[in-house]
Amino acid sequence: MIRQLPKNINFQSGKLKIGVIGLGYVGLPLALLFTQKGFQVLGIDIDQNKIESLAKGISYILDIQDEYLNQLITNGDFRVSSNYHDLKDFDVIIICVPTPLSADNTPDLSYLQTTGKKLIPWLKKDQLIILESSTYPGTTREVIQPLLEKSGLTIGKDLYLAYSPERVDPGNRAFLLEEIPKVVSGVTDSCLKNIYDLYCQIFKKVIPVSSTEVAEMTKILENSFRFINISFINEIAILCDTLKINVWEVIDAAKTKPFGYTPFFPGPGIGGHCIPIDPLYLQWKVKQNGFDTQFINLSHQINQSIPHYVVNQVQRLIQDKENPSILIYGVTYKKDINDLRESPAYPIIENLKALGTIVYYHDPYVNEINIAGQKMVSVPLNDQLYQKIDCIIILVDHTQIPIHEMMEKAKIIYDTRNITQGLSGKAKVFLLGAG
Ligand code: SAJ
Repeated sequence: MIRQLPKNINFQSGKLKIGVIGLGYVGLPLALLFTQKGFQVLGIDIDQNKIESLAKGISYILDIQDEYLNQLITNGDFRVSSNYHDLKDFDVIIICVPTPLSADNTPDLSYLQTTGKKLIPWLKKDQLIILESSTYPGTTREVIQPLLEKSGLTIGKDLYLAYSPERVDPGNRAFLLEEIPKVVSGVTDSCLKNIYDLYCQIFKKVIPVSSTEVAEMTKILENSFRFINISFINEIAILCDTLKINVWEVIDAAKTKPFGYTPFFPGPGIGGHCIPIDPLYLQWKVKQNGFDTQFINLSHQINQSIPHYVVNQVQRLIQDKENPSILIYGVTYKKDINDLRESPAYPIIENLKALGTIVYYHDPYVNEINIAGQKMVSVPLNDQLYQKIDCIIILVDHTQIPIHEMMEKAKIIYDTRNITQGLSGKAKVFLLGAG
């Protein structure tokens, strides 16, 4: 796709200085990958805890081991700061800040806008600015470009603005970041050329597309695809409960079809900072043009209803108990990570408490959480606890879950992840989606 474009800045040169703003699950791995490839890298974050942790060589991202981080801090050229002034004279600045929802479920671009404003004094001729945050089509051109042009520089002439959607899958160690194909785009051809030249030095496969809108839409399509399909399989799980058919067995059978079917699995609700969020960015954007995204609306409704469904199912199991007490196993939004954002554990615990249930939780990755203003701490799994609780709800299938112990010591288990499949024990097991 890449056309022969004017040669602008030589982004194939050696020691370019790369700034990465936002050192979360997207920015930190990216900053370290650039360092690993021999660039001089400065990581910027407003969170002093992150800065102090990184300065001590301690990783707060489970996918990044301390030794890897330390090796790059000592041998490589990776520094961290919370001061945008340190970005002075940097050649490339990559923005990886959050794009959450506001309270009314509309895009909250405040992190992006604040970052853009803070960057203005440090913009210079022949600099490349790259946005990686997931957002609705049009953000780069309509929001970021005018912001950066307040510097007096013109995009495509003396400042270059590009968009490349992040594709990090937290907890998935099957894919190295540099092996995940990378879509790239530019506000102008010269912007595209510059990000293409730079990213070809970092990623094994770089896919240029014709506009930043196409690249922004690519990311939203990927995540909306997951959102709609996961919501769909959650509805199938609920109807399988009414039919007394085991949806997990159905999925196992369906996925033997070698084409035309992609397996998704039921759960307690779709969490995370992207899948339940990005489709609502698209919904908001197209609503401005009077378009109603029915699939996304319905999927959002279903996703919001699943935690209530789980609570209702469990209530029926403990309805004869005087003062029921429940253990929630796993409060993160998915397995083997420590991220709580949009986790269905929040509404589930809140609903259970509102019904007068005594709720405990255990999560090996999360020592304490704050639910509706109340602090809870992860309780140890011991015989005393097993005797005290009436039911365990498994919300997350962390690899280290002591499932055999639970099967022996728990009275009732409500399993939302099919982790008890094929196991037997004293506990009475009820499986989401299996009647
Ligand atoms: N979930 C299900 N059933 C499924 C798959 C997922 O209930 O079959 C739930 C998970 O438990 C989780 C939520 O959906 O609560 C999101 O799961 P996810 O696997 O999509 O995980 P994320 O949001 O951390 O990462 C995704 C990336 N994951 C995959 O592609 C497998 C990818 O879509 C994006 O790179 C990333 O979001 C992002 O940052 O956009």
